[in-house]
This record gives sequence, structure tokens and C-alpha cells, in this order.
Amino acid sequence: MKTRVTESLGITYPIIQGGMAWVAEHNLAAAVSEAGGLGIIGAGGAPAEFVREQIQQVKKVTDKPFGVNIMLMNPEADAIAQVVIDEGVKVVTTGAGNPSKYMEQWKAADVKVIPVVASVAMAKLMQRGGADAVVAEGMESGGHIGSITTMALVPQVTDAIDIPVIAAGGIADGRGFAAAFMLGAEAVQIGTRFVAATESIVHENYKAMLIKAKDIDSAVTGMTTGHPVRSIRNKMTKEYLKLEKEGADFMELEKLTLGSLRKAVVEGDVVNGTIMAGQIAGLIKKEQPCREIIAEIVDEGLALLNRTYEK
Ligand code: TUI
Repeated sequence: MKTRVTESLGITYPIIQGGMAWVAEHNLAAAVSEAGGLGIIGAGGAPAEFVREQIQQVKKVTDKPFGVNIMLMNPEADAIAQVVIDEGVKVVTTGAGNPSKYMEQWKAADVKVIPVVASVAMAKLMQRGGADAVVAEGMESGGHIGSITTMALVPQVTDAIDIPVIAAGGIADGRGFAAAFMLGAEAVQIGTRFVAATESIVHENYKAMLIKAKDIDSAVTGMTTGHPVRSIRNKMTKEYLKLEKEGADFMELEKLTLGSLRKAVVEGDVVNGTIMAGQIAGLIKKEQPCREIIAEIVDEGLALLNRTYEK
């Protein structure tokens, strides 16, 4: 299946894995790349040297292309921007900010740059700055989100720019895949479904929460701080939302979420930890290998796209 995205990245299927902090480590990234998608190492809040080790691990098991996601609020973002160049990584995606200041050095090193954007204005700015494509991410996504839905965002972004658009947010099966292409996207970015992959190292309690989740089981915390984050409702989100309603200050709210994603992913504390997940979690019914996830999505998606309707 050829699109501008598969051609420029050298991948078999137009499926890119989300750059999920703590979750998108070398095992998951290598599995997605081996299955023909673009695996991504999520730098999240990790130190630059940790990211370098993750990159080296992926290189040990696959020759296929993979990328690194740089969460731009990471205090070591500058160093990580250099690590991807030093390690010869071919693709960078970015999140939670504006990557303009790194664009020149990445372009000079022939790194493909794919910023994640949540608005038309940011998409235009990224195109002007030399981005190779953008991920247009709707607020159905898990983690740090914008304020517009995938259905509304993707066609507005595809109309506004000429570089390829990758749709994200609320996509986890062939129907979402086909829908994204109908909206003008040339690939999809998938996060939540890969969290439940066999190769995903998240704690079994985290996977169980995902598989159990229904459509309305996520909550958005941090609306008042300017950093809205979607995760599965639990004791932590309830306490956070209660504090927000009471007008708690930023530091008090921060205390509740400091290290809380790690707590859920690594320790399996699904009560006090942050279980980041998208609204599509309700669709995910079982753990599956990445290869099977990708094959199912592409097969079902292509069948739908090839179906013609008659009156
Ligand atoms: O980045 C994400 N999702 C994330 S990052 C993350 S780590 C984190 N943990 C706790 C609190 C906050 C973050 C978890 N999930 N998605 C991509 C994305 N980027 N969504 C929205 C944006 C975005 C937001 C603002 C992109 C650009 C932007 O620009 C602001 C500016 O600097 O002008």
C-alpha cells in the first residue's frame, strides 16, 4: 500500500506507532517496525543517554526504519535532538510543543521531521519550517491533548497544507484507518491499541484496565493548568479533578501526578497512577502481537476503502 508517507519513510504499511512515554520503548518499537509499520521510541521525560540506549537496542533487532518521539517539555530535549542525529535515526516525531528550533539541524542531518500538531495554525507553521509531514492529533487521543476532534481537525489540516498528513486520535481498527484516509490522511498514528500489544511492556494491570475500559471511561485532567491529559478514570483522576474544581494551585496538582505514569506502567499501580489511554480504549478487547494488529487494521481498512456504494 503506497502513499507519500510509506514512500518517504520506507515502510510497508502506512501505520506509525504513537510516541508514548514509558510505553514506547525498544521492544514495542522494534516489533512495530518488524511488522512493517514505523516503530517509535518515546523519549517522554527520559534522559538523553537512556534514549540513546533504547535506539541501540532497536538497531540490534531490526534493520527496518524506526523513529524517536521527542516530548518537547523534556528538560533534556536539546540533548535528545542531538542524540537522534548521532545515532543516525531517520525519523523524528515531536509532541507537546513547537520543534522549530531543531528543524535546521535535523534537516542538515537528513532526518525526516514529523511534528505532532493539534491545530491548523501549528500545521501551517510546521510546513513553513520544513517539516516532511505532520501528525494531526485529535482530542480523542490519550495523554497530552489539544481541543479539537480528529474528525474536525484532519480535513481542515489536509486542506491547509501540501505535505502529507498522518491522522491520530481515536483510530484503532480498520474502520478508523479507512475513515482517516477518507478525510485526506496518508497514514495513521496509533497509540492505545499498541499499549495492549503482546510486545508492550506495560504492567498487566495497565493492560487489564485498557481491555476493561468502556467508551466513557477516560477523564481529562489539567484543563486549568493548560496541560490537559487524557487517562482512564481512577482514584488519581478523581482526586485531581476534585482539587481542580476547588481551585488548587499548580504545585499541589503537580504533586499528584509526579511520577504517576511510571507508577501505572512499571509498578501496575492503577489506583494512584496515571493510565494514559485514548477514548478508543473501549474497542480494544484483547492482547495481540503487533504483526496481527497491523495486518487486521490494513486488511479491514483496505476492504472498506475498496468497497463501492451504489444507490
Ligand atoms: O504530546 C502528545 N501527547 C503526550 S506528551 C505526554 S508526556 C506528558 N506527561 C504529563 C503531562 C504532560 C505531558 C503524554 N502525551 N501529543 C502530541 C500533541 N502535541 N498533542 C498536542 C500537542 C501540542 C501542543 C502544543 C503541539 C504543539 C503545541 O504547541 C504549543 C506551542 O508551543 O506553541
